Amino acid sequence: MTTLSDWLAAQHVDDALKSVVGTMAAASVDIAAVLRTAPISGQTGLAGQTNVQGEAQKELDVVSNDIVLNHIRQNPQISILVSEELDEEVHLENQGRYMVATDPLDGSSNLDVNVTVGTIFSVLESAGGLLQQGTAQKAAGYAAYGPATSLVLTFGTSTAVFTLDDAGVWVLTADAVKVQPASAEYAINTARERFWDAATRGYVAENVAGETGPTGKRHNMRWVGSMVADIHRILMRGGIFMYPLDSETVSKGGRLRLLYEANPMALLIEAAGGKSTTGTQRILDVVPTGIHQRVPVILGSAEEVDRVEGWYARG
Ligand code: P6P
Repeated sequence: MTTLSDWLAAQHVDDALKSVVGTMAAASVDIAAVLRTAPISGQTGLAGQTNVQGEAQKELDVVSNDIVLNHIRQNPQISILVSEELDEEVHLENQGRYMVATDPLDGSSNLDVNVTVGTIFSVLESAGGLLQQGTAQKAAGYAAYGPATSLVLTFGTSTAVFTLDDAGVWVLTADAVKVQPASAEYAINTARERFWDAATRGYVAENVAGETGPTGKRHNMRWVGSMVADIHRILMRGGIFMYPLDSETVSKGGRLRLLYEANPMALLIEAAGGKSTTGTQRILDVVPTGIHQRVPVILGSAEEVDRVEGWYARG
């Protein structure tokens, strides 16, 4: 059995960076514990509810953010936190080398129906400033709170999967994971079809045509509505995740956030041999304009991402 500690010891990165990943792994263990019994304690992630003691309940998004912040404050290697739950970045007392950007509880609208949600994080050097391209990431990862509690990590060259055991130890369950280059499974919210651009319509139509269409194979569609759940499926069995720019999201630049959703997921998928694009640009090359910037996100099996980019190239 290889634990997270064993795996980190074998990685050729500096100990300070390993400690940052360790901090997020420890925070994820605590978040998992809260989520596991949330329906009992009356914490379902819905705003405006009161818990069983009648106390004003903090949303689980905020509870998770507090857990992350408490762990980060204890790591002298971390000096800045960017979080989906905080309007501004937090400058910590520590003058550490690293910055963490995180969505502490992505997909929390799924909590009250017990669907897999997750914590997503990206690690960068603080000296590079808040608005660095995804290629500057030093590490990325997510925890998936599902039937098992998974932790998926990369330092940029390979992607590893850990599973939390009964003793609260992260055990390596898949190392150097590879995203299948070809796949017949796509993930998109088809209820948004009326907002789609021509490229998205064209790509999806080819899939729907199945054996009768240009791909010559039956496709399947899966959309959990929780990015971590959809991405984890794609990492483990291939597929493509799509939240493209559409006529409704274009004014905001997209739906999903660049710094703490798109970039870390793109690094994890690319380190596993997959590809990531906005449709017209590699996600990791996007130069951020703000810490909560949104971007279109299309990533997963390389051949499928290539096919989508081919549709965008038609103009
Ligand atoms: P839609 C969850 O709210 C989230 O941010 C991602 O986790 C998920 O992939 C997406 O939004 C779902 O969006 O439009 O299908 O509700």
